[in-house]
Amino acid sequence: MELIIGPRLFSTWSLRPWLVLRRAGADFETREVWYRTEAEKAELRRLSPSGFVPLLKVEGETLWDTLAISEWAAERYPEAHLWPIDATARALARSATAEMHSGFHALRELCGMGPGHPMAGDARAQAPADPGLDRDLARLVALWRQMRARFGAGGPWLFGDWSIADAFFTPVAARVRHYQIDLAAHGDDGVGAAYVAALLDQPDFREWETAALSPNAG
Ligand SMILES: N[C@@H](CCC(=O)N[C@@H](CS)C(=O)NCC(=O)O)C(=O)O
Repeated sequence: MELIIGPRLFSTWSLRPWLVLRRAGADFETREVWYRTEAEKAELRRLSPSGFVPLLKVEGETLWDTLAISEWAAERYPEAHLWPIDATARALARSATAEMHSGFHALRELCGMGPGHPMAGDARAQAPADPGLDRDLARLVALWRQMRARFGAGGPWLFGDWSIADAFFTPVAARVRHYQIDLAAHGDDGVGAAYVAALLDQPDFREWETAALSPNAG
């Protein structure tokens, strides 16, 4: 099984299924591809039906899209409980994950990760002042506070035990750090900041960062 990812330094989408497969205990290889030059872009189009990464090559098929790969992993590794066991928590974890997958456009666009804005390392930037970004951050903080209050008692993650939702919010934690976002200014009482710290402190995320910063990366 091979997960084809974009540059570890920037590819927030690639990080998500990589974390999920790690938590699943899957035996997989990781191949990092870049898409700067025409030759690299042509190679990506050859590899990818959608023209995007991440991709999972498994059992003779190529799966694409972070959420589809994550759902595949949840079915393939049921013992890893990648979604919460409780049915209500599971439905809400799927809702939060889907909202991240398809929403938070201002956060994504105005606090992007790309050349000059790496997910890893000490580089820091300033978030721009923008009402759409403020709305996204207030929504994020409210969502995190609600889910942590209702389901977080059993552990540091959004639904207590680690779930796919945490994989989807890990790149958001990297954005909060890189853009030095003060969550308290968006309604946080400390719960959101603690959640961000837990996400950034995941050993798997730290391993990803180390690989992203290694001289051989890319
Ligand atoms: N909805 C897709 C988004 C994937 C995506 O945007 N991938 C970016 C890398 S983070 C990409 O492949 N970019 C290639 C390009 O822009 O040429 C998913 O969830 O997998």
